Amino acid sequence: MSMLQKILPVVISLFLSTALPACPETGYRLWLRYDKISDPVLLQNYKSSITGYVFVGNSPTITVTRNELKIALKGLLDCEIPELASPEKIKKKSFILAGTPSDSKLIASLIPLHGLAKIGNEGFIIKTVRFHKANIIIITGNTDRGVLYGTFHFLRLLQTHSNITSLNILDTPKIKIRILNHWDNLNRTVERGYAGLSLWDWNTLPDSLTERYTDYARANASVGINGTVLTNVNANALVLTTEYLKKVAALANVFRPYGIKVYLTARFSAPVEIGGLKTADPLDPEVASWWKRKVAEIYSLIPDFGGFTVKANSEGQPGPQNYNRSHADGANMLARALAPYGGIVMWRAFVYDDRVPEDRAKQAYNEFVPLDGKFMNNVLIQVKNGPVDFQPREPFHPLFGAMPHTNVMPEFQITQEYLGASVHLVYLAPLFEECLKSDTYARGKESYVASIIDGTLFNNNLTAMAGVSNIGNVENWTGHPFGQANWYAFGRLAWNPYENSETIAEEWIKMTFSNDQKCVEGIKKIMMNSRENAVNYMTPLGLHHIMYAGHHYGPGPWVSRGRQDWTSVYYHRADTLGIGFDRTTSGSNAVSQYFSPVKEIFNNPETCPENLLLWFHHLPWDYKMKSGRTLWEELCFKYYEGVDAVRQMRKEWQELKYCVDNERFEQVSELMAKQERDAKIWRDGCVLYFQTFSRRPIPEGLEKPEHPLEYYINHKYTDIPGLR
Ligand code: GCV
Repeated sequence: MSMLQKILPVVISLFLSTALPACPETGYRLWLRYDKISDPVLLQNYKSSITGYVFVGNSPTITVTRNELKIALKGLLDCEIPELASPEKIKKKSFILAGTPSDSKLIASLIPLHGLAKIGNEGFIIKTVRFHKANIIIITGNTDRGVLYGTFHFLRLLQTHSNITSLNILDTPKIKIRILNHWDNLNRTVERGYAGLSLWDWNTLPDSLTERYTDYARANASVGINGTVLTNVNANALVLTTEYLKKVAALANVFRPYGIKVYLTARFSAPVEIGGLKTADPLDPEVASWWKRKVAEIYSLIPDFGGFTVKANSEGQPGPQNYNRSHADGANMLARALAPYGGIVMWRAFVYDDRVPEDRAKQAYNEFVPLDGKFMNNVLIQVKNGPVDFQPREPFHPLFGAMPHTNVMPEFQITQEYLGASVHLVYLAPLFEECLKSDTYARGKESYVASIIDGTLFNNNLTAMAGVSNIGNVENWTGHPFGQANWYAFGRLAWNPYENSETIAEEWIKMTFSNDQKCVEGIKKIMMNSRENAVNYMTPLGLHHIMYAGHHYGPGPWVSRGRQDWTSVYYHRADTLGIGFDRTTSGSNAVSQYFSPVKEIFNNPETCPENLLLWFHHLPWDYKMKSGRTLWEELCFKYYEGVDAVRQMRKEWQELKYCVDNERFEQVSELMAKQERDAKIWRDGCVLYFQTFSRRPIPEGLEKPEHPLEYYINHKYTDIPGLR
């Protein structure tokens, strides 16, 4: 055989293997990709540190955790890492030992008790320990759930190319209930959902349990999310019927090994709608006993059911006020039914009267503060991050800190109702972080929102954080590939509300795209600027609620018809003299709901942060801004800055082509083009509209809007997912 004959097959196969395209990237794997470690030196290093693994314990949680590690190691290290027998007999030099001290004497002997005492029920320890000439990486916790979270943390270290030579990590969640709120309807539409239909296929449940339910649970567990409210807060009582509860139970069975509890939304009028009662009055004994029986039925099917989320007397939803009862009467009646089983009630404070035109931003505080101390211990008041409604920027909600005798939890919106749906790239962690790190001064300086909701400021035992999900049944879960980062970041911040968004972005990028440093920096820059850019081209300087009526995607500062506090003119109050909502002591006095010195800071236009100026002040068009420009000029500049930044972001993305797979690169490129188009619509529509009041020219040097104002007023969106 000639040399050529010998090497030809090798050459052909080499050629084929390089010429064959890799599987198309769908984004389905989220941040749990487990692709081979790209750095060969690091790969070798990991391989010698992990020559095998042992799991002790045999609960369903340990089983899924072992499986996760097995799959992950195979992918990351590109070889089958053997599962080893009893650790005492192992001759290997370096291996992983995972389990609880109660299942392993070796772990109990190697992990100090004082460490375990610090980590509670869900925390974990990851520690490299020298034992009989071997290096053991111990992953442990007081419970199997701790081992699960520890294992995901360990995998994150590998995925982010971290040093694992001498580990000593102790981590525990700062918040007890870390929960997604799905606004999913039983017909599978998703309110404010932009990623396809609901994941919950009620028609095929309980019999058909697709892999996707498990993958949903894996993704959540990997970031520490431990609860899910399956149904919309605009609730349908049918989900509480036996037929649906069996379907819910089937999902709960899938999620349980991953430490995830299922919760439902309780429609307050359910006793009438599905129970045949004449009333849903919370003080009526028959109503209370109907709920007790219903709750007993739920627990007979789902023994670890989490509890209820309730939207009551808000935007037309029924509630205790229909019977002249208070929110506390309503919440406590449900809480009493749930208490024997350890269930909880998350009662939403998103309320505003549909008759009284009191500043809407004040109403939740007005209704709830008088009820402080009147809620049972298993009730949490669920408060949106800001006092109006998930706007691109709001001040923190004044209820944070104002109910020291009540459990208060925040609700963030992960789905981008007001931030460009699944079209605009907006990394939301900076928005969440801004709220969590706001100083309320409720107990003097350093009374951060984070310290209220983690229970440390007021000694609450029951703590929680909710995020309105952006997940649907599209292949990549969130529509926009970067929407995944918002799901991820919510979980990480719910685990630790003091974490910072940049660190979280970096982790996510490394796990989802690449560990190449230049690539990480490039993507991070885009992400970190993205929220401020969106604020600039949508609602700069504290403007708010000026969006398109109904679907909320585009601009609509001209919206003036219908219920006053659903219009835009109610919020921006532009006239020939100036613009902004006067919430000072001489206006609606919403500032009085904040503690000193926050209220004084907000009350004075000189000290009020400029990015909230028009939230709190109505100011003349010629008001002098810190930049030296007039308010009108500054407003224009901000709008233009926003669009310019999107253009810049598009350029930066193009430079990252080398490190992003083709599919996601193209998809994001296309979305960014739409984002620029629609950011421009925001800018031009708003500038032209406000110009009708300011009667001033658009400053020199700024490009002229492409169309007249009428065009923007009549514009219809035809290619945005989820808009109805
Ligand atoms: C689920 C906003 C949204 C509604 C949502 C409501 C709420 O008003 O537009 O779709 O309803 O908030 O949070 O209850």
